[in-house]
Amino acid sequence: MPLYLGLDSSTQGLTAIVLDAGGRRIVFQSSLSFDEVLPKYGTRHGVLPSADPSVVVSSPRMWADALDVMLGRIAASGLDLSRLAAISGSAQQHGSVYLSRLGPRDLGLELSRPVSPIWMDSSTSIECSEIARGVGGDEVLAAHTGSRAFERFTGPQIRKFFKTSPEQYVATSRIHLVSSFLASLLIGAHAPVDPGDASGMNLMDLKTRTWWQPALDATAPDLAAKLPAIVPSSTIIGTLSAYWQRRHGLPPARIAAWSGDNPCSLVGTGLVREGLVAISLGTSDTIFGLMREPRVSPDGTGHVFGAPTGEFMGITVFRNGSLARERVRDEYGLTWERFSRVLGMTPPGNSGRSMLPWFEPEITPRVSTPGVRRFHLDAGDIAGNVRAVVEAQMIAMKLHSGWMGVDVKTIYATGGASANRAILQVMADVFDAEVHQFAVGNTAALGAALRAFHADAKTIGWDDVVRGFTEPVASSLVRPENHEPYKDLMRIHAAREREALTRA
Ligand code: XUL
Repeated sequence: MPLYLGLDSSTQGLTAIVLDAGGRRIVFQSSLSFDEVLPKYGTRHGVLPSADPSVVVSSPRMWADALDVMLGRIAASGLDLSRLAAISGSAQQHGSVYLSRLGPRDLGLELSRPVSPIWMDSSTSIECSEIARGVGGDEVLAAHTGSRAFERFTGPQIRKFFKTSPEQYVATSRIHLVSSFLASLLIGAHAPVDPGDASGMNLMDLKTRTWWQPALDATAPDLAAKLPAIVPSSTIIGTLSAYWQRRHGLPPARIAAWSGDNPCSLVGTGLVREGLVAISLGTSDTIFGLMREPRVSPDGTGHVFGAPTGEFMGITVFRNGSLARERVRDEYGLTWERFSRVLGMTPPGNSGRSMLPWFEPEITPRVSTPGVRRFHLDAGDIAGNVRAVVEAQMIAMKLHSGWMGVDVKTIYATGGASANRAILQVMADVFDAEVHQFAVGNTAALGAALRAFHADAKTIGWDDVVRGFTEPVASSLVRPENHEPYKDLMRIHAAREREALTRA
């Protein structure tokens, strides 16, 4: 029976999952951290050092090297790779790679810009206003592309590059997303993008799934000629190039279009029907669910992306996710185990101690000047700060996801921190919903492998593709135990956000 490989190039590392479609099981999993395995690039948490905190870039050559390391691991895994039928991938969304030429991997990869701005960048507020104005306002942009202009979205990033480096912009023949860049390396030719990842650019018309010319015009000149084509997510875009076959002795597997990590996680958590939401606790925290119709958030908070099923997904994104939790953990010299123990010992509601956890600029709500605000909370109070950061994250997630119109009774939790049941208890209590864990932490890589399966075996419906792979662990249920204190806290948190934002 065929094997399918899913790769996930995230902010901090690369993960691979190989699944056996017939046996309905995962037969290989491996992860690497960019900082640890490729130290020569000098990244920290996957990003390059920057003097300006609003500028966040990473290295496309590092992502390419990581792909090489991982394909080497797969080749050495002992799997019968003659069964490897198809490969797909997932990547951090919004990041852009600027190429003047593409050959098979380093045999001709020429970058017109050595670094890639990524989703954590918040330096393009001016370009956001210019693009919104250019198309007739925020609402018009959101109605067409699924989102208002956001700093990390690829369109505003492209515009900034065009304005600040006009010559390099002209020398750029193709602008890829991280997903289509890595897919291009695999097929040895320019790969298309899928609607899931293209909808994170402020450039695609959601309904027609084609580039929207008014947005292109408002972004940069001659942009259409520099962008990849958009193809349905389940398209086979080529075969693994001769370069990789030779280098690692891999078979000519079919390559399916890559997508963004959130659209891939939608599939990897089995959310191929409307009415359920998943919360991913990764470098970014996200809450998302499938949508049949593209209902854009009226207050401009969230986004509507294309879903790999051909439908839509609603999503709200928080930048202060795992790195904010880690900041608190490190501040008090805790291990994760101790962090969880302390969290479990403090009462829901934290006896009135709370926080706005804006360690870094925030996406939701939009906060460009970071700064943690503490209320009735001493910076030296370890237990108080541990609970305050987690409660604030969950409350913000509940407050800013209402626009998706889902009555949340069940949550599928994924991402690294979803292994932490004390965090999930806070999630269950804040949302007053049951929370389920998954056996596979990286549902983006699993989703990518399932997308390869679907693209290869087109006649199998999505329900059948995900069956057996995406059921939550039966014994993992976390039930809400104490929602009461959060009713008031939600109002208080919303008022404090509003006040902090008017002062900023
Ligand atoms: C989504 C977003 C993040 C990145 C992180 O809009 O900005 O979730 O995809 O990988």
